[in-house]
Amino acid sequence: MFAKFFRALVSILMIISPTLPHMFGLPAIPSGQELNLDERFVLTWSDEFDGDELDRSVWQTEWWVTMRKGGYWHEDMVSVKDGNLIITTAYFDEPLENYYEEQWGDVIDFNDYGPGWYSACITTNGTFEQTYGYYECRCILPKSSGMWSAFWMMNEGVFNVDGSGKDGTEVDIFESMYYKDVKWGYGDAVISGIHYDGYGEGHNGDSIDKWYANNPYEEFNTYGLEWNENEYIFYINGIETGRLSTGGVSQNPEYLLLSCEVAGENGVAYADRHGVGPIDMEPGDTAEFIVDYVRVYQYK
Ligand SMILES: [Ca+2]
Ligand SMILES: [Ca+2]
Repeated sequence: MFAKFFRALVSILMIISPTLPHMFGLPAIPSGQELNLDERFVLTWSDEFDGDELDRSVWQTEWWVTMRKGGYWHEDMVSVKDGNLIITTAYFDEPLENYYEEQWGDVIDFNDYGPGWYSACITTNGTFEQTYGYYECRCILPKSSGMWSAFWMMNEGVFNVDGSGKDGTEVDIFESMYYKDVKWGYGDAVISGIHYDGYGEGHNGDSIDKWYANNPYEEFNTYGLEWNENEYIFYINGIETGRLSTGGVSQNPEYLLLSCEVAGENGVAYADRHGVGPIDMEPGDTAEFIVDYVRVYQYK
């Protein structure tokens, strides 16, 4: 009954104004400016994932070998085939091997792996970063509630608490966490947002709320960020969703990340404080985050 009512409400609100549903906390259809990519930008870097393995000269996994919320990140969960990067999420009864304990165990405080949900994060930290421009990922989202995929950016300055995001900001170009959330009509929506001044008491951030993609768990969509010294502009399929400049826009180069996370804590999956989860897959099930490309552009 509620589901029917809210779906009807969203439909009516969208006819009146595409962004009006946000007044009620509901997702909206992207309706802002068109990107005009070729007119305004020139390609500076890309990975089309055309080979048969991850390009290790660009993407790192070893600094993100760790327990991560309700699961673990491990590079074995990353593969490249048929022109796509695939980050798989799956359950293992036996912990996967930590390839880096011996090499860097004295330097990095590795969490021990346990039985549980394994996924991965890959990053260009130390190999590629850029200031300003346009950043786009074309992908199909992993089909499970209780977890989320993301295309995001970071800079070490994110941890510097100075009341500003200008020294570095985590920019979440998209995060998917609403699969199967049909009750409120969130199912095909993603969110975008920013975080700065660390992740403790000084933490600050903002979000542009939820926006619909086109059947994103079955079909490719593009998720993009335009970034200049004045604002962040987010896009889905080349149509603007929203803008942020809260706290001051990052003026420093940022590196890229692609990741999947399982809601929970200390490697145990359960519903997190945002109400995401618990993961609804059973051991033996898998979910795939499929990425056709990552492309980076600069203003002409
Ligand atoms: Ca700061
Ligand atoms: Ca590709």
